[in-house]
Amino acid sequence: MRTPFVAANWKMNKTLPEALAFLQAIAGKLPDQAEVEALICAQSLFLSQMMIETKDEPLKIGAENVFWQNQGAFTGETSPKAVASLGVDYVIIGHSERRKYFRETDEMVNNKVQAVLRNGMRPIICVDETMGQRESNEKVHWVVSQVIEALKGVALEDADKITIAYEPSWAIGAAAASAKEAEDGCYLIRQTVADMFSDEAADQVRVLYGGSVKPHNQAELMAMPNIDGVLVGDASLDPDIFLQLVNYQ
Ligand code: G2H
Repeated sequence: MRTPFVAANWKMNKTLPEALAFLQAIAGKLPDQAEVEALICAQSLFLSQMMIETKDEPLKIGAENVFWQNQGAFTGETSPKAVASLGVDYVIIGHSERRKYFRETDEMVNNKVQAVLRNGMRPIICVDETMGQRESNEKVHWVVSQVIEALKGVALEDADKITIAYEPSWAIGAAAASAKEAEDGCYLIRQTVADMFSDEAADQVRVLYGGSVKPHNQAELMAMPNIDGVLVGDASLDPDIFLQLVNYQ
């Protein structure tokens, strides 16, 4: 059984005082981790303080990106080894905004996935799909190839550390995908993992849907057999809405 997963992606929002005020507002109100795993991914410069503030809460803290080298002359980059040293569990890799604005390629995504695993953390790999691809015959090829490229060289025994998020960019800042469309994308991702690794591995990998998730559409999405959770941007910025999302059951 895969534990339902509600992951916030704060993106480049909030100052440190705002982040800490949010954590105070949700303290003591989160569900048991065995019921729902709750995660907040935030800007790297807050992670250390957020880890300290939430050490007694059933809440995981994650990064939104890391570089693929542990150290060296890479001015301005964030070391995965340094992030792991804070006790951080998860790192979002290959979000569509990084692919679009920072020209991240599948190869870079793969390097980052391997660096995250090497440092004992768990990647949340984002798979994009544009409106053009949605409306063309390329859709399946596009989704499948991003999964294959991202997981190249990943060992079978690391399959249970992998989360993949189907995040069609046509559904970000717009209407969310329907539950059926989201399920189709997530099913395709799980099948690709089964083809690459094994049915058992595909059973362990968690697949999330992301793109305009709100409390009103979350339950229908999470009821789908291949959707294990949601990756939520805008709606996760408000503590009351975040609490609704993690306490959806
Ligand atoms: C997609 C998503 C979170 P939002 O980017 O990764 O954001 O919920 O605002 O569409």
